[in-house]
Amino acid sequence: MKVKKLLSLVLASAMALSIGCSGGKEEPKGEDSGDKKLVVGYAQLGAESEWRTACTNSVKEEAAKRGVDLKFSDAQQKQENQIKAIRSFIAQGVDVIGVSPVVESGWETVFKEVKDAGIPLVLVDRKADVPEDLYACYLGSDFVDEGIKAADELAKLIDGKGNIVELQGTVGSSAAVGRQEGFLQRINEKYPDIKIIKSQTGDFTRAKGKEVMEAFLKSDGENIQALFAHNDDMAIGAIQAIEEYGKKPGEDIKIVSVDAVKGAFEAMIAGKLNVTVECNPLLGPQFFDVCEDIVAGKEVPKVIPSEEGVFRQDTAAQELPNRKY
Ligand code: GYE
Repeated sequence: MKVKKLLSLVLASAMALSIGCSGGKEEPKGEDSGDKKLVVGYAQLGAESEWRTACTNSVKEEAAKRGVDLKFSDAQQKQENQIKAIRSFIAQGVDVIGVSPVVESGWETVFKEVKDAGIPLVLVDRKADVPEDLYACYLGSDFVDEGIKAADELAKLIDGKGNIVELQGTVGSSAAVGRQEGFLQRINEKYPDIKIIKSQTGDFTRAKGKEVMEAFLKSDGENIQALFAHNDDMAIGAIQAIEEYGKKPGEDIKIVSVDAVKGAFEAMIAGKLNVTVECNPLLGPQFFDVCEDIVAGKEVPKVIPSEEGVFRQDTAAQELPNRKY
């Protein structure tokens, strides 16, 4: 009996093996067969802003809605934590990996490991400076364009002349690099009477935005006409600093920021923020659409843009109830 069982087992596995070899693509692979759950690893970069929270919630909610088995990791703004998370997704054999790279550089080694493991990789929100064959697609915003829009809005607010200070996002992140590039390029090309007198990072957080704005005010307080903040959270921190310094944010110092989170609309309604350029964090639905397409073997575009607008004080009250983040 025992021998018979063993023999049939050996036979069965030999058959499976031969099917595996000759059948090539026809061999039923886990993810294609039946209604096996899609398993996705997502290496989020942190929880530094309102924008980030909205992005994380969007991914988690959409995964739950679609019945995706989501392995989620929060790297607390540290690249080494993201790399660890990616390696653990490889070890777990997930179907797709999504990453929001905290900075642009330093990804090649780990992305090659992902490729060697045969796992498709999607860049979500921020870009990475790697050869294109190391990822399936980038889903997110055009940061350079956001910087250009911000420059035009700021120039309008100060009639094309005056001194500006800039609060940059995380150093080396594609969001900060792109916004600064677009902003600078536009100011240099179109607004010769605008000067950027100070520019420093506030790491995309309220606390740092406030701290750095305090330093700007201390050295140049009477000399600043406008502020460009790479995100709303830093602008909101800076608003506090300006008030504590004894000036009126939105009036004495005009402010343009990026994201269009609810806090920005509240600040605009209070007259303390002038303009916010939208950067859409609700990437969950588009992200899982792409994951499903990739697993189904469909071609996906290399860049998938998210739709965005610009919001000003005059329509803030009317828009606030429609905002989802
Ligand atoms: O603007 C900022 C966040 O990468 C687009 O990161 C994102 C940026 C967003 O911390 O608020």
